[in-house]
Amino acid sequence: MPGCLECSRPNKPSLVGLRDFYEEGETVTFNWTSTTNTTHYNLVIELRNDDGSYRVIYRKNYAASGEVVSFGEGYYRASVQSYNSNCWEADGSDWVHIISDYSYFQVNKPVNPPVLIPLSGAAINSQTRQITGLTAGGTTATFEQNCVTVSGGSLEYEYPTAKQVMGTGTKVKVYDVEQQLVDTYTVVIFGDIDGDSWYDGTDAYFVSLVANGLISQSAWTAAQLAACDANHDGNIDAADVALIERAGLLLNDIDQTASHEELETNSVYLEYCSLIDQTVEIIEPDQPAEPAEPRPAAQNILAWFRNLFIIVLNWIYRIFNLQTA
Ligand SMILES: [Ca+2]
Ligand SMILES: [Ca+2]
Repeated sequence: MPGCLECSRPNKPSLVGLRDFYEEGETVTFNWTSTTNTTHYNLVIELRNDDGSYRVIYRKNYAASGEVVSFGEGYYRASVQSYNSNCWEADGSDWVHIISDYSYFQVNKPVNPPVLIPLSGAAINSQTRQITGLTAGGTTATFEQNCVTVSGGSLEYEYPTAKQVMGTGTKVKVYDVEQQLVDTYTVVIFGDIDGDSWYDGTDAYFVSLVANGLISQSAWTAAQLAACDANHDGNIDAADVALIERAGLLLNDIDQTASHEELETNSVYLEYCSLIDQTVEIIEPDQPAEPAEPRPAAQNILAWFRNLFIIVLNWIYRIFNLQTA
């Protein structure tokens, strides 16, 4: 009797938890809701043909929820059948059964994660996650045009100063095509401690604080400490301070608002850049620079006043230059 037959028919199952997209070779787990009047389930998976029709590429009778299958690239649809093998359909063609709605999903080739590619002298240290080899006074635009590019992703930046330039401490964040953060690097401009991308008397003062033991190295970031060693000899000392001061005097004659193209033809800028080599590899963090021998307190105080005097002199010089420009 039909009424009796419908009483014995399972209720409709549903596939649950499937995503819309998978990568080729990734395992796909097929779970479904349990149904009444059911003796067993069959799982059927079909691949879409070029003409839009589907063909069965996987079928498992007496399957259990939790079946795991992996696929090649393509468009798929899956369904699950709930069967009651105690009764037959009215026409005797099959046992009483019901089929779920289709669940559709796509399988794609794996996408390679984005990578930074150094160009034009830029270098990426995979251990320290630091980027070096950039020229002083660089902007985000020059960084993306001339220094480093990204493959299969996008970049975002976090700047240490409001100037938004590629100074020491600038974070370069690499995102994949799904906008997931996959890597973060930090820019190091040797000699630039405060992150404005230039090295001058202010930076020399900061380096002197470290060199003279007036501030703990732990107060600085790894990028700032790397930048302190302007002459790349592994020590942060008076030689670095002197080198940065010397460059700072040249900086007074450089228009810091000039374009990168203008700077490249400026002889003072080229001399300024040549003073501190930006292409030397950074010292790894597990091989920290030897801390400078602490000086006697009186000597430290004298050095502090000396550097303060240099900064004041530097600013007076700049103000004078601005007024006479
Ligand atoms: Ca600086
Ligand atoms: Ca040094």
